[in-house]
Amino acid sequence: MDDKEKIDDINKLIDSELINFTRELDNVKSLSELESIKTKYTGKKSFLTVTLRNIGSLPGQLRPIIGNKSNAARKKIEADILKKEQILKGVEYEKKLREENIDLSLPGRGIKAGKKNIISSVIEEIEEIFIGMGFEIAEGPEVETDYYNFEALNTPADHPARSLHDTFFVSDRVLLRTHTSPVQIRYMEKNKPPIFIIVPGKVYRRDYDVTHTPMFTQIEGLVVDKGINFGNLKWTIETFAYEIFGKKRKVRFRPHYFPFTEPSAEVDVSCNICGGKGCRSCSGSGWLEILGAGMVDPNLYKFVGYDPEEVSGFAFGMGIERICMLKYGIDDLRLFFENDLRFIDQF
Ligand code: 2NM
Repeated sequence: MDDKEKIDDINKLIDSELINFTRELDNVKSLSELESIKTKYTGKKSFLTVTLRNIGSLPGQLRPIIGNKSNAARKKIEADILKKEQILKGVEYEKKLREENIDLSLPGRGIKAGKKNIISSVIEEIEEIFIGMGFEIAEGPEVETDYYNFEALNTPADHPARSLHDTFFVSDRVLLRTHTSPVQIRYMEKNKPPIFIIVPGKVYRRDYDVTHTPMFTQIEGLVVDKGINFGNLKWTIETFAYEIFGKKRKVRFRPHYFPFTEPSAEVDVSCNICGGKGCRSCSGSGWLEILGAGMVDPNLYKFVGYDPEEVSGFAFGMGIERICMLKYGIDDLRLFFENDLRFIDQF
């Protein structure tokens, strides 16, 4: 075989390789099929790779001719594969989109802005009312000692009122506060009258049913000064009740018992659902309880070094979840703790 024949021979092989490649490429329908075509025509064992690898064994004058032809064929194959790959990727992307059912023309799902919890808003509203009357805000620890939570509040270990609070104990003498009153004791220890404070915060009791949660929020208040009397208590509480529930509501005081106040009272506002006639919400009484209050038992002053002959005071306490329920007509306590945006967004 002379050179010319040899060239013709190899050229024919390269041409038929290209024809086969083009035909097979046309039938390729997926990226994985394309991958095997790529290996077959450009891989280590492919005709073109083998030809180029063995080019050194050809007579010198044939090498550039065969080399150029092989390289050109290889370049065309690689370019065609790349083009096909881009087409297939587009096809597969669209197929994926169809399968995942993504409608790119749909509007986006906006991110909701955060919102203040209704309990926090009502705490702030109550704080504003009392700040307007000259009160200051005090806070203290949620983990307390037996002394501050009970002893100093006229509730010794054998006192029947202790069983009223089912307490979460951390250890023998350490517990989760059952009310915010220990903060008032701590405040009196550090400050001299006149004292006008309100104390908002979380409190804990071992109670869990439709109307009780193991954690709830309280605001308590304390006033101590020379000559403070029940009339001052009555005015303060009435003013608060009219501010938060509106001037149309009636307010009444009922005698009650607390270990730390004497005399003590529970305070009701008239039911706004039945207008005081009696309905399911007020259990037929026409009244809704909003807080407890009383004149600070003089006994307490000896725990904080005040002279009961010189000063007197009143205190009160209320549950914020309850105030919220009455103010907004919410009938299920659990809604406060579920963080359901449909609930939160209403306020
Ligand atoms: C209430 C009802 C009545 C109260 C008493 C005191 C303290 F520490 F001054 F003695 N703080 N809070 C009190 C009084 C709380 O809650 C229903």
